Amino acid sequence: MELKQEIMQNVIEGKMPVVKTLVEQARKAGLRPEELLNQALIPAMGVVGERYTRGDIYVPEMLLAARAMKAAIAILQPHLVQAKVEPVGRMVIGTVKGDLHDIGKNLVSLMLQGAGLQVIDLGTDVPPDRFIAAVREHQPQFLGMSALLTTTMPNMKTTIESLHAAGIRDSVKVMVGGAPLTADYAREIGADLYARDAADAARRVRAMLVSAP
Ligand code: B1M
Repeated sequence: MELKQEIMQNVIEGKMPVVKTLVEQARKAGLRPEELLNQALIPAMGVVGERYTRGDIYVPEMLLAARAMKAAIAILQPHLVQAKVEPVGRMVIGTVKGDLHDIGKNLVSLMLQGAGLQVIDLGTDVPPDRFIAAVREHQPQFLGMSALLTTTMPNMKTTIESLHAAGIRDSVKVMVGGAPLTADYAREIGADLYARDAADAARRVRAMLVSAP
């Protein structure tokens, strides 16, 4: 079996030690991190999601697959982030209240660091008041919110409303993303930016920094 396919299969099956070995092997064989992400790791999560929807697997299997995925990303991390000495901007990021999914948010965070941003990651299940406290403390140009559940997407709107109520809405550009989101939804809730994936997030943030006066 081809190495990428083998990695994908083992992530799906949640075999973390095998995945780690294979990813190291793939790197030594010269496969690029982006190639491994886009052609093996992210598609694996897609298959896991489909199997979960069909009822073929349950939450424990999803957790094992997520653990294997995270271990693979940890190996790729230094190759995805080329640290720049002087950050070109700052983003506070987190997964919204009620939502524990962080793989996508962590990838966005890595890509933004690769694009030269300083990222303050608040983790998962972040309520509006924690986002607000972090914006006040770190004064970032960007606030990023991730949501993977249709039931937690509305918490992005609640957070934006809280930013308004706190009088700091205009101090940050709000970027939102996550599998169930659309550009229309982002507009509806009053976000400034929507990105469909991590590379898109980095592109849009860079573009906005370049066009800023
Ligand atoms: Co969850 N889960 N899960 N899960 N899970 C989904 C999201 C689901 C679609 C599976 C399914 O039913 N097919 C479904 C949601 C249904 C819905 O709401 N429509 C679901 C469910 C139902 C649940 C539970 C409710 C299950 C249960 O307990 N009964 C539960 C909820 C827990 C909670 O959050 N409160 C749950 C739990 C979990 C685990 C903990 C087991 C695990 C998460 C582990 C972790 O993240 N540490 C998990 C997983 C792994 C998944 C799937 C399989 C994979 C998610 C993932 O990591 N994708 C997922 C199915 C799927 O997505 N196909 C599923 C890979 C990742 C790289 O992509 O996160 O989309 P993604 O991120 C992308 C883009 O969306 C974008 O860029 C990223 C990188 O390219 N992006 C941004 C993300 N955030 C962004 C922010 C930005 C910009 C772009 O700007 C700031």
